[in-house]
Amino acid sequence: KKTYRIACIPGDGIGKEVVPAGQKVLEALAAAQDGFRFEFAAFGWGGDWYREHGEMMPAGGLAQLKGFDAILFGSAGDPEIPDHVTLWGLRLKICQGFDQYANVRPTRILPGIDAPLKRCGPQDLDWVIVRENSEGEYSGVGGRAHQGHPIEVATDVSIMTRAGVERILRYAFRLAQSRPRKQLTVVTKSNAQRHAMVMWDEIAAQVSKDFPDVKWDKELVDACTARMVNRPKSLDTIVATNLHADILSDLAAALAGSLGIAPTGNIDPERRYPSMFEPIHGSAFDIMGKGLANPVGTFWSCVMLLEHLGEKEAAAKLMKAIEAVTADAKLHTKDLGGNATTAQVTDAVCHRLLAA
Ligand code: NAD
Ligand code: K
Ligand code: MN
Repeated sequence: KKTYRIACIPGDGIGKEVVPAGQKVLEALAAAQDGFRFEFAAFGWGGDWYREHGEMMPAGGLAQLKGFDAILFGSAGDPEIPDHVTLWGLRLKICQGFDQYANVRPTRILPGIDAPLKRCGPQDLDWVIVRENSEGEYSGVGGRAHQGHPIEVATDVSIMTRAGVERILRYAFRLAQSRPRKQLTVVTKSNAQRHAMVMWDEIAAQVSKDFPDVKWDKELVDACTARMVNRPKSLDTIVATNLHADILSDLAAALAGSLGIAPTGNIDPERRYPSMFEPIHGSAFDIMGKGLANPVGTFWSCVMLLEHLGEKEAAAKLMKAIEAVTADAKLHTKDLGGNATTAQVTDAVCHRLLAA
């Protein structure tokens, strides 16, 4: 039987609640068929590891992960440690170390979810946001001079390379081409940011020539937020920079009903390294340890993980089980206006998988 080796990194906060839930669901899925099995390994990296060792993950951590087929991640972020330390020390270390340059974020309104936009049903909102995940505003280049003094100067330099921009645009055109509407919106801010963003627009025009069947347009990021609210149906696949797409995808998640539902994959399209799948939400300090976390974002991320492994049928089966559970308002967690617990939602999805 085929065995997939999955590294689980729950991280911090509700990551410790939703990742074990995701593992449970994947185990139920594997038990319900005989095509493949999973072997899981858990890594206790994150805030607790930091308190003990002074770093978020060990120096040889990437080498430990390298042989896995995929990574299931929770969240990095601890109330006692500065956010930039936790983020750079774990999640970004893995994303950048494994050159997972395509961050893919699907958004749909799942059955039974009461989304906030009026006149917008599930058929009117079906997006995939592709986020550049290796450079741009989060390249880590910059610094502070004369720290704390009145003459202090601080910079976060946004680095855009032609190679980096071209590969993410190519990925986005290819993804758009694979979807029924074959439509791509390239988001920039090329009116104000007149160097790198103008280069994005130019490269987009060049790359588009290789995808004559993809209908594409350009949108400025601020205008794009309004378009997401006012004309959701006019969008399909969207590609944007690291920062812009980070913000657009939280908006997308909220428009689809909750941050707790939204999934993402940090993907190395060339498959040189394992790709990493996670809910888009963070540690959620306000609800951690209470069993209130919505695990659906993690389950949907598991669907993306299965698709990445080439297990299309199993992925579709899990998505169907998730949708059957969201359709039942009794199984909604607090963020969706219900009072179901993480464990109840998890058990319901497992039950569906085993009964199917
Ligand atoms: P957050 O996503 O943790 O929480 C925002 C709000 O959404 C909170 O009210 C929270 O309760 C709610 N929420 C989030 N996920 C939910 C779920 N699954 N079920 C129900 N409600 C949910 O964002 P934040 O508060 O800005 O950040 C908290 C910490 O998480 C920070 O340290 C931040 O840096 C970190 N963070 C990490 C990641 C990551 O690891 N990928 C992503 C975002 C934030
Ligand atoms: K996360
Ligand atoms: Mn974010």
